[in-house]
Amino acid sequence: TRSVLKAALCLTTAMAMAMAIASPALAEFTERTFRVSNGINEDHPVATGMAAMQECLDDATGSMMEMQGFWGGALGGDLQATQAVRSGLQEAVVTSSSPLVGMVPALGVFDLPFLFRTPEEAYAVMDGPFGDSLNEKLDAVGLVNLAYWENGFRNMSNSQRPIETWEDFEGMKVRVMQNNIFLDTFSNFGANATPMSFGEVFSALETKAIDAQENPYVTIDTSRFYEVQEYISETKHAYTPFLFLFSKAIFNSYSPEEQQALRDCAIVGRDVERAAIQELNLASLAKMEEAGLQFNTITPENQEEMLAKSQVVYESHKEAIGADVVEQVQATLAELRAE
Ligand code: TK8
Repeated sequence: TRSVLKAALCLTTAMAMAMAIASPALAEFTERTFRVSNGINEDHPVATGMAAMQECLDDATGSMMEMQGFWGGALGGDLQATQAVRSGLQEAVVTSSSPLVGMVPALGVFDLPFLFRTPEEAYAVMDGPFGDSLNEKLDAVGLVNLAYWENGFRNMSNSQRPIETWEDFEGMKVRVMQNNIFLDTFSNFGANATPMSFGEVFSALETKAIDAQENPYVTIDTSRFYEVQEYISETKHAYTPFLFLFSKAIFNSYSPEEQQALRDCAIVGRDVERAAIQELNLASLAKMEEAGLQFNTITPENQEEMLAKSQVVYESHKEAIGADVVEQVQATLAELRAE
């Protein structure tokens, strides 16, 4: 009997060990569902990125974490949804950085006109120590930025005329994000700039309450703005990132393994999303031209003039953003450009 008992004991131990190896998830992961609020529509590449992020989460957690995307501002605009995330009423939001400068003034650095020249430059800045330093400031107000996702370089659309020089903005009613740097940038060009939440833009264009708006091609396409616009001009006047923000209050209630899975998988999703946007960019533009919009680029000289004209915006907002923050990003960019 002794040896039988011993054998049985061995067997149970072996089984327990096998189970522990097969399902390390048991202790670290709890079944969780979380909502991700989006202002853009579901045909935007953010959805592609979220699908990749979900697949990664499934692998990492044994399918214990499930994301639910909400689209077209169904859970409120960027600002409203971010407030809900901040106060722990909602788990996550993918938002532009620009409407959040009231919470984290340093984010205004991304609103400075013509700061970045290429997506690669923007990625290097955001995914490096500079991006980390802004993440710390977000964390301090209750927002965990899982990763910097992409909206893209912003271009103009309007119903009046091609924008070729900054003077072409004269008197044009331009919708801007709820952000003083954008407001000043377009006012400084002579436009009649009106801050408005993203969800109101389509009908304001349709009813001609405004003439113009600015967003990356893929966003102008997927939010159907081109249906109520005539001209599209490649100004590339700003690259404002999407932030994938998680509620700090909720994040802190998750296990370290769950937190790590979220961080890692948000990066997997980010890379897929950025690639999808880069791929779709020209297709979106072609589609809009096919729909009858007139397209133009800006000559390098006129681009230079727009930049020179905008220097006053750098000066007037440097202090509010934080002089150290502006200097740090400029130093990082100078280093990158010298490489
Ligand atoms: C979507 C917005 C949008 C932004 C804007 O929620 O408001 O124009 O560019 O993409 O974040």
